[in-house]
Amino acid sequence: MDLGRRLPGVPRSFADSDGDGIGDLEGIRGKLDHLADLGVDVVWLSPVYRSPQDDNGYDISDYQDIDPAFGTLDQFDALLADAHARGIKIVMDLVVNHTSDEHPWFVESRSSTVSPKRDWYWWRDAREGMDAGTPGAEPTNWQSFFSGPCWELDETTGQYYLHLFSRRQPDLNWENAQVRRAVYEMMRWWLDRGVDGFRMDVINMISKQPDLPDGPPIPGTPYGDGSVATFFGPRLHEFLAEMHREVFAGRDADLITVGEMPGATVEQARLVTDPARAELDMVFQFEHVQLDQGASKWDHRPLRLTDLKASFGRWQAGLADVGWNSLYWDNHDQPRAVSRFGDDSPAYRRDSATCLATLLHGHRGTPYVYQGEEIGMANSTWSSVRDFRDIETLNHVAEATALGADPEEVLATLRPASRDNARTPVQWDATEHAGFTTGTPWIGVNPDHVEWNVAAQREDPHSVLAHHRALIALRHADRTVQLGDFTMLLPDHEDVYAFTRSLDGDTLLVVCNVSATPYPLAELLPEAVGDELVLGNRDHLPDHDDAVLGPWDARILRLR
Ligand code: TEU
Repeated sequence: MDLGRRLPGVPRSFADSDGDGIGDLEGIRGKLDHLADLGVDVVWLSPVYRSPQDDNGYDISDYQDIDPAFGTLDQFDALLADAHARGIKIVMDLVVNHTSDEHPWFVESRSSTVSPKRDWYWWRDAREGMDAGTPGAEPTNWQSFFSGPCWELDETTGQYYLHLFSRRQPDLNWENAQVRRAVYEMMRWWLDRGVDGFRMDVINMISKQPDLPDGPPIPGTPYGDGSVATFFGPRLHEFLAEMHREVFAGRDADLITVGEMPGATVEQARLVTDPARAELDMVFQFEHVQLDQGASKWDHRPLRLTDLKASFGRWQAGLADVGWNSLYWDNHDQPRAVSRFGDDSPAYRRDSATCLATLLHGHRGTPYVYQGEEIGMANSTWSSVRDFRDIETLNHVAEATALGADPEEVLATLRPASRDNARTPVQWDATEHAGFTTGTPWIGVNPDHVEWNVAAQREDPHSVLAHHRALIALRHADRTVQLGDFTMLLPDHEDVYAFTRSLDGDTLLVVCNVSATPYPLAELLPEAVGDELVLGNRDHLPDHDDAVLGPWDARILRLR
């Protein structure tokens, strides 16, 4: 496997070329030099297919066309060609656990119980002995990811259909071989067009337990947890192996497959990415981004660094010989890391952003840099619920409000947790809409763009951007960073994160102060003093001291 790749992307928020306030393919094409300058190997493009945009394009109504908001197939081909000319690959988002309710397959499926496509989705009668439409009559007790039940009653036939996400995202029935064939055919069509692979949305949910059992009750809700029946179902490995055979096997190109897998264990990830099993290249798992959550994602609590070490450490050890993981803080579903795990106050924003980046890139796996992360973009300021656009956020507001929650308290829970923190426009410069659009942006630009933007950082050798450039260059150049064995140090330290990477007698030590409290490095890790500094984030500062780990100080050292 070609290592050291990194991938940004939400098209809607990246760059707008035509002034309609929505980012588009031509906008991305115009910024390819920025990606090349950063050293990006691969771009993961969030969905650009035709879609009613109920869930930011994760609700697809035509898998073989581009949504007019983003452009045309010709523009897509031009983007692909220009990216390839710079040595950048493009990976498409593949959303095949569900379609849009406007997809012709679903329109046909819902038309009658005897439709030839009825079985392409999950249709069920009301719970036995209950009238369809009454609360609790849903076929199972499962809660949707986006609030409410996982079942929607369809008046046409009086049956319910399954939707793990929004009611406009009905789940495809992968038990049906025609569904699988149609998906594989569509995937081959994109590969023939030249795309370099797929990031597969919630791919661990395509196989469900066919008897659809109720899940354990979720405290404080009328629902149950359906994940036991819908994650890693009995035929998942069979389906992934079949997909590999039908779509990827025998192609010469160096293709990439990433499986997004909420709830994956190390053992499951190992099976899915064991090259001998020919399923997927790498997993994209969620354990570390749930460590600061309580009962739900809206129950935000501070991260304990020892929990992060335990989690990352277990994944590094579990996939040490077989399997491959993605390394990420930010993506289109996550609040901004510098606000969440770092410190976005003026004093520490640059240092904490570069510290977190160093920590992540030091691990074994494929690092992802999400658009704007490379300049330390932070969570936005949200003054009202009306500022949000994300369906997960808005459905939660509706549900919490209906249950009588105080609107100010609801707003307070959204601020650190909403996915829209990731979806404010990329901050290209200090002008009115951050250089993102000449029109009115579809979602508000973060007011901090006047200071935090690409233009301000491009020539600054100590910027967050420059630090990402250096980290990526190191990942390209250094085999120990790419492949070295991982050993966690100081597992119980509450603030300092340290580990080594070793390969063929060469050892790198990565040490990061994930706090503003200085620590005597000479006492903590004597071996770290006096060694060759490969890359640091504060060594250019006048107060830098070899023997003291300053606030948010991060160093990669080569041990002698
Ligand atoms: O996300 C999968 C997923 O499990 C999310 O619901 C995640 O738990 C949530 O965003 C955390 O806040 C994928 C996509 O990345 C996401 O954008 C889509 O909304 C979702 O699938 C449905 O396609």
